[in-house]
This record gives sequence, structure tokens and C-alpha cells, in this order.
Amino acid sequence: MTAEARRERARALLRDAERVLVLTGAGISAESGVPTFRGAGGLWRAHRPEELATPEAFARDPELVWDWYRWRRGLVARCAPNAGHLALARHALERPGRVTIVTQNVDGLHGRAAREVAGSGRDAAPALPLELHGALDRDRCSRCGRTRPAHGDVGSGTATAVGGTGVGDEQAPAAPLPRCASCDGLLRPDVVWFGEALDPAVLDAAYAAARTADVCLVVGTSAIVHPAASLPAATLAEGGVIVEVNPERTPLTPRAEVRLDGPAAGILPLVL
Ligand code: BV8
Ligand code: ZN
Repeated sequence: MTAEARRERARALLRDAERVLVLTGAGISAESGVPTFRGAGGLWRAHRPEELATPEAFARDPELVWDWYRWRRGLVARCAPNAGHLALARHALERPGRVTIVTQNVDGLHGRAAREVAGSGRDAAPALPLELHGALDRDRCSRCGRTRPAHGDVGSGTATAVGGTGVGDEQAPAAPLPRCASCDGLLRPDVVWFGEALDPAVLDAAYAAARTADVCLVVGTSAIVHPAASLPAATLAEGGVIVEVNPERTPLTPRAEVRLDGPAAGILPLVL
């Protein structure tokens, strides 16, 4: 089947679908400049996510983990939604209640795309994603659970982010660890680390959408992190089909009705 024939097949499946579940991973943000986790650019400043995105790492060295997340916040704050995010947001806004976007990403780019496409006149809600793994730009108290937007903490993790002159004083003392305004507990990024449970309400909503979807559109995920990677199987189990957008094959590829082989920012605008 030619690439265009595959795209036509995907268009037909998405056009005829009453309900669509979209599952996205780091690959959809690659063209926005956000490193993926396991791809070639999958290093986050010489750290692998599996080694720092864990409660053990945070307990062992909260300063290192906070410095890493501050650096990531700074990097993501300089990125913007790409044509793939915008095409998905437009698709969801045109079909309110029929398209559910579920993301493993914590970069907030789907939410920014939804608000950008909706503009000031429309409600962005139909295109806002279920964020399975939390959000980089939110803090949570490790003691009482209260959350807050990441105040001015969107630093680049370097001296300038902590009030240093920023001129060559990269080794400025790290910022004091952020503490909860209510209970003085140590704050942490409000993301789900490896070994931590996902928010049950978010996961239940994602599974409900997966079970009722005619099509599960899987974009830019290596499909190895669970439980996220098991959502497409829930669509298959109820008779739905998988459409995969990824330049590489994944464990889901053999079960996909069609795989569109290429970058999300190029393919999604052609298909949605
Ligand atoms: C849990 C937030 C239990 C933090 C993240 C052994 C077997 C099975 C499971 C496990 C196991 N050992 C451990 C587990 C469980 C573990 C897991 O699945 N590990 C994996 C590595 C095997 N899962 C967990 O720990 C989860 N929790 O199981 O809890 C429990 C239950 C009850 C009570 C207590 C405990 C929690 C998982 C969440 C971890 N947090 N992130 C942070 O970001 O700092 S996960 C992290 O990986 C990101 O969220 C990321 O999104 C996610 C998945 O990665 P991908 O998104 O797929 O990204 P990746 O780089 O891998 O792939 C990119 C893809 O894009 C590639 O395919 C590439 O080809 C493609 N691509 C590249 N460019 C483009 C593109 N596609 C399109 N366009 C492009 N331009
Ligand atoms: Zn607290």
C-alpha cells in the first residue's frame, strides 16, 4: 500500500469513527524541540529519565532532581505546540465530546494548542488532554498533596534561574528547595514518577474513552510504558482499530490497522 493509500485509509477510518481516542507520547513534541525519552535525542542533559524520574532519586538527592526539573521547565517554556498538536486540537474542537486526547507527556503542549486554536471565543475544553503522567508546570506538596502552578520557578536550572548574575556563575548555589505554603512540606513536580501509581480518576477516564473508541489514534509513543501503553488494547478488545503515527515500528505496530510512517507534525495535518 502506498503512503498516500495508507493516509487515505486512515482518513476514512477517522472520518467514519463516532468516537476517537488519541494517545500521544513524547514523539508528538519532538518537532517542538522537546527531547523524547528513548530516541536519539532522548537525553535530558546527560540524565536518563528512568534514573531521575523516580521517588528514590528524589529522596536521595532532591536538589539534583529539582535542578533537572527546573532545567526541563526552562527548556519546555521555550518550546511551542507544533502542527501536529494544532491539527489534533482543531480535530477535537470540531467534534466536541467525540475525540478524547490522552497524553503521556508532561510538557503541557496539548493544552497550549487547545487554547491557541479555541481562541478567546470558544471553550478549549473539548481539546484539553487527559494528562496521564501529570504536568511539568505544576508543583505538588509531598506531604499534604496540595498543588500550585510552578511560580516563577520556570528557570533554566542555571544560575540565572536562581537570581544569580547569570554571567559565568553556572555553579551558583542551587535555589532553596520549594516548600508548601500550608504545611511547609517539600514540594515536588506534579508528575508521575516510575513506580508511582497514576491518578485513578484520570486513568479510569482514559480507559472508558479507550473502550468506547472506534479508532485509537496512537501518535509518537514507543508503547513500552504502562499502564498508558495498554490503552490501545482496550480499544481493540471492544472491536475498535488502531491507527499508528510513528517513524519507527513499535510493539503496537503489528496490531495497527494502518501505520503512517513519519513525523506527527507532517502527517497529522494531512490526515485529520
Ligand atoms: C506504575 C513523567 C505501578 C515523569 C513518566 C516491566 C514491565 C512492564 C512495566 C514495568 C516494568 N517495570 C516497571 C514497570 C512499570 C513502569 C513502566 O512501564 N516502565 C517501563 C519503562 C517498562 N511504569 C510505571 O512505573 C508507571 N507506574 O506502573 O505504577 C503502581 C501501581 C499501583 C500502586 C503503585 C505503583 C508510571 C509510569 C509513568 C512514568 N513517568 N513521565 C517525567 O516526565 O519526568 S514516563 C515517560 O515515558 C514520559 O511520560 C513519556 O511520555 C513516557 C513514555 O515514553 P514515550 O512517550 O513513548 O517516549 P519515547 O521516547 O519512549 O518514544 C518516543 C516515540 O516517538 C518513539 O516511538 C519514536 O519513534 C517516536 N517519534 C520520534 N519522533 C517523532 C516520533 N513520532 C512522531 N513524530 C515524530 N516527529
Ligand atoms: Zn503541604
